Amino acid sequence: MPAAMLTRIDHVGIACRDLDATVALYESTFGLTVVARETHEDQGVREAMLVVADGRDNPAALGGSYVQLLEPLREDSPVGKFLARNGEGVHHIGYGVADVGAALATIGASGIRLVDERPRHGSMGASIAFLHPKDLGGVLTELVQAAPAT
Ligand code: CMX
Ligand code: CO
Repeated sequence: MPAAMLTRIDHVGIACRDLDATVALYESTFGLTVVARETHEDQGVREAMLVVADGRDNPAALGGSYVQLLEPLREDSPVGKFLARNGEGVHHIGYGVADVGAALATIGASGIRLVDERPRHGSMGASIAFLHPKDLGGVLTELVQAAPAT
């Protein structure tokens, strides 16, 4: 058995059509708080991160856990295409890892298709990479190495 590579569930990525309305729904239903709002032109999304657990209660998890609400900037983007096909709903799962570069090398060597051959910048200063849903039971999977705590 290989040592476990995943340290926590970092976030659940949810595709929505109206970011502000969906943020308001999560705030009023669950009492969650937005900790970051970002626009990623390269990904074609505008997003909000709402904190579920900040990670300080479990430093071994190497980061917190969040709900990531995603609204597409254009139809021809990963979230835009997903919405057109499936409507609103869970778009991807992000798992925490200690070292995203090392995790990609190991997973790539196992034959799983990597969407990102190299880590890139994600939300809140994290280093991230996506794995292809077609090789993971239909689940778009993101690896997240959180930015070091400040
Ligand atoms: N979950 C499960 N399956 C998915 C999927 C998703 N989120 N997105 C696409 N697919 C499936 C489609 O259903 C389709 O399946 P079939 O071939 O059986 O019809 C197949 O993958 C191809 O779909 P597509 O719409 O043609 O999409 P592309 O091949 O152009 O892209 C992917 C697919 C995964 C490479 C692309 O969505 C991607 O690069 N994703 C990573 C980036 C991303 O999602 N960014 C937004 C979030 C940013 C963040 O979290 O910070
Ligand atoms: Co994500």
